[in-house]
Amino acid sequence: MPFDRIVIRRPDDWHVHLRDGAMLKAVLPFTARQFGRAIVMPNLKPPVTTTADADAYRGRILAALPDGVSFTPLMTAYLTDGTDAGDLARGFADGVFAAAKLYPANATTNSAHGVTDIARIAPVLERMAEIGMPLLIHGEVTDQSVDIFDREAVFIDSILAPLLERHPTLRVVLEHVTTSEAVQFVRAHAASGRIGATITAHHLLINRSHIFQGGIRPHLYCLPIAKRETHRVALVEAATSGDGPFFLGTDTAPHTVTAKEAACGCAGCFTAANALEVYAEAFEDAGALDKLEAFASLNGPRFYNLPVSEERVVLERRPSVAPDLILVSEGDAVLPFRSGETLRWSFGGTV
Ligand code: OTD
Ligand code: ZN
Ligand code: ZN
Repeated sequence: MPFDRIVIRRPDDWHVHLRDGAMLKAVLPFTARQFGRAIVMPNLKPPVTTTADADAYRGRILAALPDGVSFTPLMTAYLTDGTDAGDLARGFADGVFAAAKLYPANATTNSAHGVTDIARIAPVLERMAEIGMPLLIHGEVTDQSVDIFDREAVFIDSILAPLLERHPTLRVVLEHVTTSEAVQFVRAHAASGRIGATITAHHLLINRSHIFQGGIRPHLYCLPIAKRETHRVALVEAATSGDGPFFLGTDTAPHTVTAKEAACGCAGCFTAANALEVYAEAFEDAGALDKLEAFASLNGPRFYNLPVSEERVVLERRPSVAPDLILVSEGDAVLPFRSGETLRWSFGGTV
């Protein structure tokens, strides 16, 4: 029986929200247990906009790591209308920044300081193209008159396609893709080698109907919102193809239960507690466990020009129960994705 035990190079997570303070302390051990490196999102309050901010934040992350755990946070800059291209380039040259993140203003959680018009940051993007600094994009239009399920596809046509034409050498990652249009777009530009896309575990497993199954499920609400089944199938095809542009990014985005289970609940799924187990289910269901290593451990480092990991991790086919509530502080906890459910795979640590 093949694949009762899978050993792969230690994966990296190319899109995480680690937060700060007590939340950082509570969630970081889960990411650092499975992943060797992670691209850390800068949407703190206030956001991480300068090299100095990122350097300080990296220090807080390293200080919050449990003893004896090896983990490298890769920092990102939050682009604003006022980003200083010189500071960004210095931060990249000094190895503080791995990439810069474009949030269209108000597109997602803590994005109010994001870019109001991409034309305003053209000189910054020019500079990033020159130095080979990747631009990571939250690809949704913010026009509230566009249907929430269409915002990614409209962004691709109206903003991303012209952006790539204006900046023909800029390297771009379309983050957390959720549509077949995104998959097609990335494939159409794959030959250039300058476009990548991250795919979350939850978007491989749920479609939009799951958010309303038997009632409203606030813990399955995230942005970009899950789309209909045909899109989920396209994402599974892309992730399990093993093709270079597609790599693992959980977009684990913890919020307290109080903030999620509210009249106006926050967006975000916390998947760090069982990320690899859940990805393994999606790959197994697609009959593609042999492609998990390319997606989780090889394609990302290649895109970011980093060495692949020399460590190995093991996944075993034996049931594991997704963790229950994770305490953040007195009276505040985070509920993991698929909490309490039995998963088919168990994470066996590094070997
Ligand atoms: N999506 N929640 C968050 C970020 C992401 O767009 C994202 O990257 C968050 O809470 O920071 C979410 O639903
Ligand atoms: Zn995003
Ligand atoms: Zn995110």
